Amino acid sequence: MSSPPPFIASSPITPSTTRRRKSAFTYKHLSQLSLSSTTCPLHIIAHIDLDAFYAQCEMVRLGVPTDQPLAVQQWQGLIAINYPARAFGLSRHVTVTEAQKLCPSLITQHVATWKEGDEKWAYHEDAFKNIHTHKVSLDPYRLESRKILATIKEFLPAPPVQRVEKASIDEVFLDLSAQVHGILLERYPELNGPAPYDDPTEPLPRPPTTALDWATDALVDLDDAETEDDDPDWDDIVMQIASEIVRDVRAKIYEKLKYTCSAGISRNKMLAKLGSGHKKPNQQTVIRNRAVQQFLSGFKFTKIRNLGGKLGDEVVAAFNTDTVKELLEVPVDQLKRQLGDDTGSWLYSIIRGEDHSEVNSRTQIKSMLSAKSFRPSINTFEQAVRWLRIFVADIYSRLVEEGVLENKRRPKTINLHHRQGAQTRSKQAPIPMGKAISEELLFDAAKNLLAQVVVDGRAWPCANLSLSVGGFEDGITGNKGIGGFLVRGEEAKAMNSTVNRETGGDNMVDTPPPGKRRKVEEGGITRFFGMRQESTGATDREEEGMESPYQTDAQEGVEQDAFEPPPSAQRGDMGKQKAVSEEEEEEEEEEKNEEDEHERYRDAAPTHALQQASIEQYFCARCNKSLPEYERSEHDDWHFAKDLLEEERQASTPVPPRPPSKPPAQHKGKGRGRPAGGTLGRAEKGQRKLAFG
Ligand code: TTP
Ligand code: CA
Ligand code: CA
Repeated sequence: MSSPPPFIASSPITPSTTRRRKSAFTYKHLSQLSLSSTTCPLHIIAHIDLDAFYAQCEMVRLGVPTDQPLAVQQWQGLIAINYPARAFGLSRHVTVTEAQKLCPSLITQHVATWKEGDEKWAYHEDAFKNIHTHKVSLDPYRLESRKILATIKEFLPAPPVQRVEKASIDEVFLDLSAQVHGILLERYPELNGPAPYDDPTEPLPRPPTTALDWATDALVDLDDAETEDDDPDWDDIVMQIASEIVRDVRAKIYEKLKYTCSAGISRNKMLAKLGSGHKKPNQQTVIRNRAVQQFLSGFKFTKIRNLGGKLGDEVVAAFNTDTVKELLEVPVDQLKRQLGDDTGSWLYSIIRGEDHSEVNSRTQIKSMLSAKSFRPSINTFEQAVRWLRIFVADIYSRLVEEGVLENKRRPKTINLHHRQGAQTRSKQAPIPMGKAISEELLFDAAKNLLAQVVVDGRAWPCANLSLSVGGFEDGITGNKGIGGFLVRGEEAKAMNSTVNRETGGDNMVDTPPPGKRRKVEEGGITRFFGMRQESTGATDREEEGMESPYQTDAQEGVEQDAFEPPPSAQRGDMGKQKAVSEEEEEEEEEEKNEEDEHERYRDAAPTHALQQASIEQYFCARCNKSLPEYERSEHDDWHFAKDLLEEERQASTPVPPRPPSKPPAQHKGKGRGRPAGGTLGRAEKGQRKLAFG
């Protein structure tokens, strides 16, 4: 440790030792500290958050001077603004034009994008004009994020002393308990024990009565009942040592990579996180135990994690306040009564600075998502497939970084979400376990899922497509070859079918009974796409599209940790807890995030045409029936897809062909149309790999 010693020996603050109380901490607490126990009152956590992260990434990449105002642009909006630019009053809410007026020297750097059909993202000069044909890539920032994480890990002692949790693209939590424990024993040999009478509940000797050197740290003011004249106890010393470590970590990140960050240091994750945002940029804030109440009561509770969203709103509505100070006056019974037992007691503790969640260094990515909203909507297979190609490339490059090539981690399922009007459909399929994951394999699977959406009917116009992979598992490495993967219970089940999910409006609808569902042979439809040429026909561009890479990353970054309130609270359900898997949780979250966008699309959906009196009809000879003209191309696509599926089925099974089932008929109700009757053959295990263009 290069920092100065913890005490300035020349500045004692207590004139006499006669009035000294015993330490509030015991030998047991000390040994709990070495185990990073979250219930240890000496437990010590740091949260590090990069300053204006994407903006710093661009500054480093472009080599611009540190005082140069710079903002990161995404289409016509700004998503990150560096501190020199913030001095001009710029924020995420101003438009590019406004920003340039406020700060003429501003550099606006557009994020990297994938251009429709390209194999790799790039920084395109005219990207902002091409929202309809480009998709944002966050790869450059992920890459930097990784370097920063590696630097932190390199600097800290090896696990298990090291405990680092990546909390988002630009944040980490560090549990410094074990490391600080080691330093404490070195610096204060009197702590080495044994405990008097061998009783671990005996208090520790008092620390020396010298002023602590907090260097450049921002210290949060103490609670009303406390004074700076009080002697420090071991918790203060623990914080001070942790603060040294964090200062050194931050210095290392700057030295190696030239990024500045801010940090919070306190007894738990919740407080550490609030601390890192307290003083920015390039500063660190220590919230001592004696300052917690003071610190927290100045906050709106909606700033506390998990209280920022719907739950926070509900609490505001229930108690008619958004301040911690006022909420502190509400007795626990009343909180429980109005919010349910779990949420009530969670809330009661959290506003008192109690949080026993762990820093989880094993927290891993649970899913990866790549998505695009279309404005205007897209109308053909070819267009959709071109986007799938990009999604797959995007996801695959992230998988490679996650160690999929070395088979360290691998996703088990692939999901396609498709939105048409107010209806969202999801198709899921297992990723075959016996094969190495390749871009081709994922692309085939994605096309297959899209084909299933199309076969269900009413696929176009499509307003949003997203592809995700999930169910990550640690791969089996070592002497077991990749073919040695066993198919276990859930996977085995998944192997035999693909899963449908459908939402209309706001309601998540359970999978309908089997008779109503169609199953498509995996690999079958891929030939269909493989055979068709990708056209370059662009549709009319009317409106601005939008996408939120931030949300995308949140999903990838697994913003999940133990200090979250119980599921009922997280979901804002107020006790009406619903059992959902983590993946569903995330997917629902994703949908929530897009809700406002969802609303906007609802009106544009052609389902309204159904309500009009006269709809132009055409006659389909194959079905021997009249259908609305506006469904014609979709209907033709459907026959095409169906025929190919059938052809594939015949080619791959010895059983005689069945007549194709009926294509989409007229739809009853809003956005609910699905073709009537008929199921396809059962899914095959694994997936055939076919050439594609
Ligand atoms: P933040 O950490 O919230 O913000 P920041 O790093 O830009 O600035 P600060 O110094 O205040 O921490 O987000 C990290 C990155 O995530 C940010 O640089 C850009 C991206 N981001 C978005 O794209 N959209 C958003 O709405 C937010 C909040 C962040
Ligand atoms: Ca940040
Ligand atoms: Ca952040």
